[in-house]
Amino acid sequence: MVKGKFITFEGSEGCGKSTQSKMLLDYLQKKKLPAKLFREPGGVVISEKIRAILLDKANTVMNKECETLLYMAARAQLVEEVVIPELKAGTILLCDRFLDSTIAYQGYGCGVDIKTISSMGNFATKGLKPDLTFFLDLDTEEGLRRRGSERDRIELRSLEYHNRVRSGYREIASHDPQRVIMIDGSKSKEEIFQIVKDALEKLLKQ
Ligand code: T5A
Repeated sequence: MVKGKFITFEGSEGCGKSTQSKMLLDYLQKKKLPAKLFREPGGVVISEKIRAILLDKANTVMNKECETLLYMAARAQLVEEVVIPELKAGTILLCDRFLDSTIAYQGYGCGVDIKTISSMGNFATKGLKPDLTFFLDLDTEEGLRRRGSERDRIELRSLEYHNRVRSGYREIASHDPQRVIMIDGSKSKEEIFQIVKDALEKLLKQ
């Protein structure tokens, strides 16, 4: 029986999701609500080790199948080790990226079959889906500019690649409007946070 709430933040590079997820964590903790924040890939020891392999610029030969499986492996460990136990304990669990990232980056971005990703995703997450997802939609050039000159293996990919990722997210949002709230990432941090807070309060009342 799942008692907590599972909320994810998604979007292309530098869209502002880490900023918003930290603001929401802070807001919930100030309200004395049981909230925790994790990131993907990562969040637990094994998944952080997988993250280091995935983002290492030296791993130029990694193919898209290996990349997809590694993101899924990191996710499977995070779900088993923290997501399910925390939700059972009643935590409001925030996650900076989740399965939508693999659909957008490896599916729409790299061309991996989306049905295959969904079915692997179902296996890795034991069928768990977020209650609410915030997708911050931002022009990809602006996002990469915000990230600065230090880039990891994925960020170093072409602008065309990042544009496919952004379009992928828009597709995901259009197919699942009940779960995914698309927010204009060019708004100020405060304006975006107001939208996030309003949606969260609505979810908590359900
Ligand atoms: N990946 C991940 C996959 O390919 N497949 C997967 O399945 C998964 C899970 C993860 C990489 O892995 C890929 C995606 C990524 O390439 P990461 O280091 O965790 O790597 O990178 P990101 O998740 O992209 O996180 P970033 O930190 O790069 O971007 P964020 O979180 O979107 O942006 P944030 O909040 O850090 O903000 C960036 C800058 O913009 C400013 C902030 O202050 C900061 O300086 N900012 C704003 N500026 C103006 N207006 C606003 N509204 C702003 N909001 C934030």
